[in-house]
Amino acid sequence: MIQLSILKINGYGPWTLTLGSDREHALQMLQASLYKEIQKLFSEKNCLVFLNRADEFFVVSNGLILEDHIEIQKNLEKSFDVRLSMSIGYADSPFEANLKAYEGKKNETFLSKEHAIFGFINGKSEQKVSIMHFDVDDLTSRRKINSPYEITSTIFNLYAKMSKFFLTKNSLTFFMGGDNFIVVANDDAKNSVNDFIKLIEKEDNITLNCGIGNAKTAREAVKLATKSLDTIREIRDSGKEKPNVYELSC
Ligand SMILES: Nc1nc2c(ncn2[C@@H]2O[C@H](COP(=O)(O)OP(=O)(O)OP(=O)(O)O)[C@@H](O)[C@H]2O)c(=O)[nH]1
Ligand SMILES: [Mg+2]
Repeated sequence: MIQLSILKINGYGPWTLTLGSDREHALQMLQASLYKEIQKLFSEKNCLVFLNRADEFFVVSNGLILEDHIEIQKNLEKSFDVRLSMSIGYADSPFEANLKAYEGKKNETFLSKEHAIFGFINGKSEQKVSIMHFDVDDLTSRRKINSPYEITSTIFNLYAKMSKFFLTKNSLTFFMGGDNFIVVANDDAKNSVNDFIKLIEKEDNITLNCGIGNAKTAREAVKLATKSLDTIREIRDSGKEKPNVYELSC
């Protein structure tokens, strides 16, 4: 069971217009500081926040109850002029959890009207998070042949393919920077990792490594996924044949 909390700035579009045309730099600074604070507050509670198009945030919030969300909401209200809504959903797959959160907001199913929190909360029961951390093998070599912007284009093309592929497995893909992607996964996604790696190898001549982590909280699962990825690198760098996928659980 995965729990997702989706944070969205209230009335952001109309509010941005009040800043006039010379606003882009200010919006970028606001979005970056919001992300920093939201990541800080949720990671302290063993969650992980994913940027969704920079003005929306997805949190894998397994283990958090309504009171945790209210506490974070109060903190954010103290620090920022803008207000955020929180929509919470849980389900067997990450995509369905996103649908539940969406449904909660759309139907105005309030968990706390005062703090603009909508949806359905699972809290501490039945926690299981699976995270897949993908990374391009030896991007450094490509940088010797391709310019920075060409590399970016390649990485974004890969992001589009990954998002589309894993959505068919009811899983959600996020770009983490550099050549790193995290898929908030379920068993279906984990079982199809090798197919995806083969597809990208064939179509784009890119080798991907994938570390998988399974745990009760998002932060622990990401830690294990990254540790798995580093294990693949260690095996490779020791001169042995590397696996494409490595998995750790706790
Ligand atoms: N988000 C995130 N970014 C990382 C991480 N490690 C590296 N990066 C970024 O990814 C870029 C590429 O680094 P690497 O993936 O280590 O370089 P590489 O040549 O592909 O080396 P290998 O992945 O070991 O084959 C770095 O410049 C960082 O921007 C990580 O754990 N998380
Ligand atoms: Mg890499």
